[in-house]
Amino acid sequence: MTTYAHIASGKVRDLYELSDGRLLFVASDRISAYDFVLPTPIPDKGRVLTAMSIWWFEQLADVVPNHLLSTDVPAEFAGRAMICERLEMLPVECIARGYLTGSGLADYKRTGAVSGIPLPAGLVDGSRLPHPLFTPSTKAPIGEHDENISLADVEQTIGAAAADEIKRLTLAAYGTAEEIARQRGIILADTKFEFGRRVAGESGDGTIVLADEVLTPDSSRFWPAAQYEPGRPQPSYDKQYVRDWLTSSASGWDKSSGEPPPGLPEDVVAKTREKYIEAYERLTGLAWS
Ligand code: PZK
Repeated sequence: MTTYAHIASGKVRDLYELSDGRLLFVASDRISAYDFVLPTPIPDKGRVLTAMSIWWFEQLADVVPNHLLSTDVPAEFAGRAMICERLEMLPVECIARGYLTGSGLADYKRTGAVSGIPLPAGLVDGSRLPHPLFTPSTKAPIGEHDENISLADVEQTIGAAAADEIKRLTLAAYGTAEEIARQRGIILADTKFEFGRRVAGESGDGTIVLADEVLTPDSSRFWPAAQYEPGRPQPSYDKQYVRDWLTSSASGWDKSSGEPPPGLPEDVVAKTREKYIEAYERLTGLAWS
């Protein structure tokens, strides 16, 4: 039995290095809510999100190069892993927002602007923005929250040319994806991309490449278009059953208690699994396995 050199773990995914230097990006069935990883996995979540990410890389192939090399992964990770090109990662979380919510809404309420970009008065939670915004943030360690930064901060960190390029690629990829998703009944409110560079040496010519997983419900806000109603928090396509149960008296849990959340009942698990599959099938037009 082979083991793999562990490089990094996120809340719900893991990254390994193969003996040939390529990376193995593995999505688990773990789910997070309210900043906790829940003790109950969602069966097939890792496979659904991996298939979705691969599908998006294909949809965006003419917009941005990506790090996916192969889906021929070790059997123990079948369907829920990607073999990827090792890049020199750029230390910026590239967020595109087409709708106002979350930390963008909080900034707007305080200052009338998001990431230094002034916006018209009268926008509410869920408003579609006049145009999508690039709102970069820092990558915080696990347990800490990312912090919004200005484009000038990004320029200071990686140089003006690279900053310009990741902004352009972020908005181009989001614009293409948002339109595809909207035509299929899913509002892609915002999303996070990470980019890296092909480094000088092998075939590395400094090209900026899209990395990580892309345009999944874990890296994006998916809203059901049928229930879209600006002026209130929008229901989450995938996690609404989980959030509703965790915050109901049935769970016995208080999200502000600092206590870890309880395990999920099997009906909440089954309904949540169905939502991930439904999102995959709606977006791609393909039947799930
Ligand atoms: C890389 N992460 C974040 C992902 C984790 C952490 N193609 C690449 N080349 C070099 N480094 C990375 C990638 C990618 N993608 C990504 N950290 C490093 C991450 C998955 C699980 F724990």
